[in-house]
Amino acid sequence: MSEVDRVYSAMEEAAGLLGVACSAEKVRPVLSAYREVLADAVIVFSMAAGRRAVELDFSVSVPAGFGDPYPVALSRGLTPRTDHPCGVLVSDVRKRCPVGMYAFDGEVGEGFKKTYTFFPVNALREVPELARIPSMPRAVAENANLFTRYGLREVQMLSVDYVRRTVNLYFGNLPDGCVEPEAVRSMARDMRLPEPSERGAEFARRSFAVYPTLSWDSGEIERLCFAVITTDPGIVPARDEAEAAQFARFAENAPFAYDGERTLVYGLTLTPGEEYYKLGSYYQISDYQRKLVKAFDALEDRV
Ligand code: GPP
Ligand code: MG
Repeated sequence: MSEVDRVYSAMEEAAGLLGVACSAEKVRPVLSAYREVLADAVIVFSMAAGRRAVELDFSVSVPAGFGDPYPVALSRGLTPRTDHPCGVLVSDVRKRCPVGMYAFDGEVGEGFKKTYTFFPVNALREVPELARIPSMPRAVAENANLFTRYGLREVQMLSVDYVRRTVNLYFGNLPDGCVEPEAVRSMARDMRLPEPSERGAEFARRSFAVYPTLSWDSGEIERLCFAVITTDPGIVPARDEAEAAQFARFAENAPFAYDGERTLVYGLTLTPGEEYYKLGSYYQISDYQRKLVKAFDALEDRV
């Protein structure tokens, strides 16, 4: 079986748990474009249960030596060429900042949609530097002080969504107190997002990363996500029973290709219209995630 077949069939299995259809026509060309990295990649299957229908995304890491995955997507026609600044952002970042790794991301029914640019773990970037990059959305500069005030200082990676034309800044190494309920409520208010529910705020306390979504269209923060990494399939933070059952099914059955327990990343997303949860399950993993999960599961035992 080829690597493309192997990953595609795991994806179909994950999609089947959610009753979502994979489009071979859209997804296989994406996997083929990067087939040489699949064997050793970190691969995540992520479901989201917002107001819209349930979706399943796949994320695949790409070593820095392979290069930026976006030009590959362009040359293979996986994404249309564009004059929009989203098309040059990663190349602008790359000229100014060291890159430790990339990743690409797609939706099982639609194909290619995003890339991630990871900074080396010993060379994370701060917002003021990123804000000066010419093609960066102005919203980054406009919110720089706000981020800093709430302890969102060290950017571990950024993502560019070429379909929605948005950028996420993934903040890590969160200082003490940063994700305590009062801080999170105040952060949401200042970002003009609704405050999280009681259980949302409780969930957010365990976050290892916080990431806002910004666009080129306005200074507003479109959404804010709190991510919790764990091997515990029981922390299903759903809004009702049907949703809880769906999360549990995914958390307990998503395919994974490594020893030990399945690594999971739960997310709480705040948007102007709703609060919703998502769940990523690692199909393939690296030592880095193993360490993170150990550190955060140990932390949880102490709370
Ligand atoms: C989640 O972003 C981030 C990942 C799944 C990256 C991990 C990838 C690796 C290969 C390690 P998101 O999907 O929650 O953001 P959004 O919904 O805003 O696109
Ligand atoms: Mg996603």
